[in-house]
Amino acid sequence: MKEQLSNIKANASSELDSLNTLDELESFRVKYLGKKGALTAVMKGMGGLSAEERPIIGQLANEVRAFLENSIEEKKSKIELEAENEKIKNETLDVTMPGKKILAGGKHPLTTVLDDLKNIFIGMGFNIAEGPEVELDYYNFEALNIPKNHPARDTQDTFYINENTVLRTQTSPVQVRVMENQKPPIRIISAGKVYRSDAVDATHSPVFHQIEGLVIDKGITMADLKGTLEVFIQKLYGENTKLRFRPHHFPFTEPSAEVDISCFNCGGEGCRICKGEGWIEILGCGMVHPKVLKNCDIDPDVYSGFAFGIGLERIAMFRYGIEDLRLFFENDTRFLKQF
Ligand code: 2NM
Repeated sequence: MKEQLSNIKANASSELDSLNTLDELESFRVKYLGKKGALTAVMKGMGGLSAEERPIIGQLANEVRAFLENSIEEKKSKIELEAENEKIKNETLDVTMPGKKILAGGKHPLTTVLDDLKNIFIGMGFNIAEGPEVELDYYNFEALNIPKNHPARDTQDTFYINENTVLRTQTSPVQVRVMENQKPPIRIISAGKVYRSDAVDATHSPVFHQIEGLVIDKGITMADLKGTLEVFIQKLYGENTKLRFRPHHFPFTEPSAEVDISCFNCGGEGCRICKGEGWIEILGCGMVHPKVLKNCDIDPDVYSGFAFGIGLERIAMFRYGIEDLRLFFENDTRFLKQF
């Protein structure tokens, strides 16, 4: 039996070295330590031993069992470690490789300017009104005292959807809708895209942006208009900015004016920006025409009001020194990422 045990140990030792997988190791375990295994068979035969031999063989058998169990554990760890190393080798991660750059978006310059203007007017107590870009002829023209034969309605300027429907050429129709639905006092601004059938060049685009203001109440005068615009302009361009009103004509206001501001670049001395004038045209305005009020069921003998309109692109071009309006609409990231 001694010999059987030392044979088991010797055979197991040499077999162990050739084992490469956990499956092979398990077969090995069953072969020696399983119910029908070699060591188990020897143990079963111990019943026939004499009382002197039994403890000696028993101890030896236990030593062989311990050897086998330890060897199996060691081999198991070794196989698992090798498998792990192999896996890591195949999964190599090059930590020196450059990462994926995440591009952060930014506000479009027109949005920045629009937000600034809105915030100034909100601070002065105006509410923001919205309306459709596809507008009825009535709201875009008729209600604003622009009759059928008026040059502003020329198909060269207006995109017609059909006989009664246009792409709005200004945001004033939004204000007509508010005046129809809301009794004075009214203090609103409307802002957004407007459309005119212009050929594209550095200063023209068939789509551009306007912000328009409207105030209607009892006793509103041109002095309120001038005071409101002065506060607005000085918040936008600084307290030293001066305003100049030049007589003008709009069908929807009477009297009407265009407003120049003292040049924010040279302060009025004359420079490249103001083309030597010292003044820069910035907006149009006027007292709302009595016919427009009547069209909206507001009695012009009781109420009066003023309105003004500002082109956003011009303001943004001055602010950022942009010389070509097309850049706003091309969405070239080389342009956009500068803001
Ligand atoms: C401008 C200039 C002058 C204007 C008029 C109205 C309305 F609806 F009240 F009649 N809204 N906006 C107006 C007046 C717009 O833009 C250059």
